[in-house]
Amino acid sequence: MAHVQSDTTPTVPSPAESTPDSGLDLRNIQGDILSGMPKKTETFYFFQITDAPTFRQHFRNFVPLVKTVAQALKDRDDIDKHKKKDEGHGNKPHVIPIVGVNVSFSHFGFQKLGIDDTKLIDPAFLIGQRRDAQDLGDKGTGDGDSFVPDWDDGFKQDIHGVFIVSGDSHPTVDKKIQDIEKLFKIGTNAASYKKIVSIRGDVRPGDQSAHEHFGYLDGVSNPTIIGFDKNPPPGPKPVQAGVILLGQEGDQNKNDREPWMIDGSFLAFRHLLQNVPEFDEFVNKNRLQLPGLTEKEGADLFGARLVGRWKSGAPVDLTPFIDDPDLAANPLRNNNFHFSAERDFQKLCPFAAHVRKTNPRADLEELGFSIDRNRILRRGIQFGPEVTRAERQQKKTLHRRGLLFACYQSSIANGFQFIQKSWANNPNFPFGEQTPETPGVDPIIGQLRGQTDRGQMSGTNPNTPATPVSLNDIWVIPRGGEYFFSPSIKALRETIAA
Ligand code: N7H
Repeated sequence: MAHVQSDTTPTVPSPAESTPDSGLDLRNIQGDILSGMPKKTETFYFFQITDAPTFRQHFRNFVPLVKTVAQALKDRDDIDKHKKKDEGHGNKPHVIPIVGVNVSFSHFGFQKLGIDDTKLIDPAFLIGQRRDAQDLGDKGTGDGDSFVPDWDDGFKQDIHGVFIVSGDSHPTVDKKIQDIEKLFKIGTNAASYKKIVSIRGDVRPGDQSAHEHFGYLDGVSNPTIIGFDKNPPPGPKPVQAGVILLGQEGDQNKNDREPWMIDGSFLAFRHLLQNVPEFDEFVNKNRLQLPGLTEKEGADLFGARLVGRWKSGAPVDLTPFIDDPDLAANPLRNNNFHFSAERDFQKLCPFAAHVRKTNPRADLEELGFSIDRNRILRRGIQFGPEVTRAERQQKKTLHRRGLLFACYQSSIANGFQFIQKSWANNPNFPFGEQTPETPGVDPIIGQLRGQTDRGQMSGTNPNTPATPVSLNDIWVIPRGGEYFFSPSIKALRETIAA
């Protein structure tokens, strides 16, 4: 959804059923991580701790609010049951009130609390995203230690933690936020944290509900977890739980973790604006003019080649010339592709297409490299209004909209950071030995450090893949972010609360 909109009424069938007898303690893991909290709306509420001892005391009463994986799975069950009941009575399914709360801390938050987090080891987490922004390719001024990213003010301050509150509606979520503020005595002299900024995300309306703002179905491909997802559908092979959770099999630093780190996961958050009218104009201008295609079909094909999937979600590796909504809707087929049919030509899927850059599948696996440790679980949500008529007419963004990108992993250095820096931003990746032309950066999220012009992408035209297209504009603009750690329930209770 944009990156996994775990919508309360999912239009995309969930790819794999989750099993409660996984060997993992699902009551100890925060709910957003493995199952995603069901949501129509979600608020990311960033805070700075002002009084650590008092915060720890207030936190004790907060911990029971935190939703676990076991509870999130039960919410999903309840939603399904209600849906079936409504449909059984011939009614349109109504949304039942559901709310979920999770919490994560940055390195600076742990420092403020006096908690030694060095064994979390992750270098990206330890420096924080603001100091990483220049290397991620974000725009800004200055250089090195004095680099200031061109971000919203809130994200230029030290952020210590984030509450994630998701649910079926604004009133349910807002009420829960008020409850949290009350627990921490916000608005009184006894307040133990200061709110930095809160950002509300909303699933898009109507038939766009599982689509991100450019219009593409999102949340299709997330790694399935051995022991947790039973009956994983055909597609990329399932990964060990330790790819996402610290201290579990597959966590590269499993043996070095301290007990309180077990069952936690790193959260990489990015506040990303999307310039939709400008993106649409680029796609339309560069539409493919192939025999038999209308102008719209030519534009749709060009857009699909930037993303690697059609707006319906159908992968271009399987259906390169024509959209196939049935394939898109079939969870047994819509992720079952590997880019293995062609490593040396870009007839099916351009090398730089977003889904190929961010999960290159056979491009690396057939060369003998494992990409398991580079997999991330995406849990994001859209924010901002639908494109207005004025914006369409002027072909210009007048209102802020985009993606609250969030993803979980047991190493940010191998997960989000690696994907962004080493794959999406690298014009030479994937580097198959027979690759005839330079792929170019990921047209959706790729950025070149210190440069506005993002160079050229090859492969947009399947018949003349060497003909490049200039990416002299950018449509996804980072406005902030931070790296966090989402501890287990046990750690919230025993290590963070006083
Ligand atoms: Fe992406 N988009 O609309 O183009 N993403 N993404 N992403 N993304 C995916 O499989 C999008 C971003 C990944 O396993 C789809 O769910 C947009 C960042 C990964 O096949 C679509 C933005 C990063 C995958 C989009 C954005 C990633 C993926 C296909 C920003 C990490 C799975 C649907 C506004 C650095 C790849 C799907 C796989 C899929 C879009 C951001 C990573 C449609 C608009 C920052 C790993």
